[in-house]
Amino acid sequence: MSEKINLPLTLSETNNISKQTVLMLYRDMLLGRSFEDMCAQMYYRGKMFGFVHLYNGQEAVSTGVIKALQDDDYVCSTYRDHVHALSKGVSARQVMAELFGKETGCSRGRGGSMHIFSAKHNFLGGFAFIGEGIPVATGAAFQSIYRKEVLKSTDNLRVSVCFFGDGTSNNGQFFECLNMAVLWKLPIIFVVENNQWAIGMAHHRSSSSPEIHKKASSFGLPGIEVDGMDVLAVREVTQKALLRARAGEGPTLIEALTYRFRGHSLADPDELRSKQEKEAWLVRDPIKRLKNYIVNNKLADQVMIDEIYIEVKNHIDDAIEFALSSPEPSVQDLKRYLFVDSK
Ligand SMILES: Cc1ncc(C[n+]2csc(CCOP(=O)(O)OP(=O)(O)O)c2C)c(N)n1
Ligand SMILES: [Mg+2]
Repeated sequence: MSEKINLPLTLSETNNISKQTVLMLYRDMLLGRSFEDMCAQMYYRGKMFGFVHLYNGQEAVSTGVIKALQDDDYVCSTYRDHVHALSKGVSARQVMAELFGKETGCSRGRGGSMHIFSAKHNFLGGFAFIGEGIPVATGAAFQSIYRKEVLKSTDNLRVSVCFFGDGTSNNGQFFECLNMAVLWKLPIIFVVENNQWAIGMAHHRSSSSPEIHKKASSFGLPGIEVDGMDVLAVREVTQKALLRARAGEGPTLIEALTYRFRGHSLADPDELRSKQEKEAWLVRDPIKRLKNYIVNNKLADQVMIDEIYIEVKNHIDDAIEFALSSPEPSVQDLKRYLFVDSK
């Protein structure tokens, strides 16, 4: 059982957020949850192949961080990437079609679940190997500041956000990139989604110092722990980190304490985590908490909440219809996209 279970059940109080923003955050989290639930159905019906890792339970992290960004900021994900892509604006149609291996997918059906990518949205992937995204995001942050300071670009300083898990934070890329990011004051936010487990390995059994945010002090950047089941708290710490990055002050490490409500992947029977632990986290469901906040603060009535639910459901049904009716990549195109098309 994790020692980090004493998180509150209500959401953090915040005064400077509009009703529209709260409802936008709620819709985004519901979209992520509904998308993933539909993926599970489609996977078990044999519509997608290979490993599929779902994000249920962690929605407040994706929504809280990504919905605070500007469109031209970068996001780098992991193999648990569908919901990060949706929050960044990649369409549900394109992500679902990618999972079905269809030509209309965001990676033209060549990537699948772990390789969601969209240049248009500055969404840098989707990586099957853990930790691979950390140097990629650091590189994106480097080019951003290089354009500004060396090439004298007048564009906004784009911030990179790099998501990865607690297990991944024990890998070398994490430490190397924290070092470089501080050294060069890179505009990057490292977001550790500490869901307490790396497949079947409990975090406190695998890390010499389980409080990941404290590792930041060795490198000289702020390390902030946040309730990752509280979208408003996640948004607030992200906004502070963004201000710091855009002001040229450098990186921030955010450790969001969260939990996945399903097994590691859809192939995992999820027998290693105790019933008590799962139940203790389920009552912190970030979507239910935001819904309670909305109702208690009279930001929307049940009719409006139902309308959002129906709109999201229709959106997902449309994505399924699109993915099912889309063509497979053609055999003649087997070797296409292996290298950059020079035409
Ligand atoms: C370089 C590398 N080593 C090992 C693996 C096998 N592996 C897949 S998932 C995983 C655990 C990662 O856990 P965490 O970073 O906490 O992410 P979570 O699944 O909890 O989101 C490991 C070790 C891998 N994919 N890549
Ligand atoms: Mg984990």
